Amino acid sequence: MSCLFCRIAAGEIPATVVHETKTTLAFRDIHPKAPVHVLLIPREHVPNAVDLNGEQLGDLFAAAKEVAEAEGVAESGYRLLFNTGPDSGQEVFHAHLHVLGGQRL
Ligand code: IU
Repeated sequence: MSCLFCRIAAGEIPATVVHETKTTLAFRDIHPKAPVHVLLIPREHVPNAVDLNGEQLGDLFAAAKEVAEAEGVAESGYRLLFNTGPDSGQEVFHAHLHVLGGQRL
C-alpha cells in the first residue's frame, strides 16, 4: 500500500487522530497552517475530492462539524478546504478535507 493516507487509516503510520467513524478518519496535520488544522479523509481510497460520492461527502462534512465543535472553533468560525490537482498545491492524492481555524484567517 503506497498511499500515505491509506497507511494512516490502516494504522501503519502514526497520526494524532481526533475523530473517527466507520467511514471517516480525522487527524492533525503534521505541518499545521493554523492553531487548529485537522485533515478528514474517507477510509476508502479516493484520489480527489471531485471523485467522492455524495455519501462520502456527507460523512466528511458531518465529521468536520463534529471536529469543529470538539476543537472549539464552531462559534468563531473556520475554513473548510479541498485542494484538487497539482496547481492547487495538492500534495497527497487521497481526498482530504482541511479544517482550519483558531485564528483570523
Ligand atoms: P494538500 O491539500 O495535499 O496540500 O495537503 C496535504 C496535507 O497533508 C499538508 O497540509 C501536509 O502538511 C499534510 N501531511 C500530513 O499531515 N502528514 C504527512 O505525513 C504528510 C503531509 I507527507
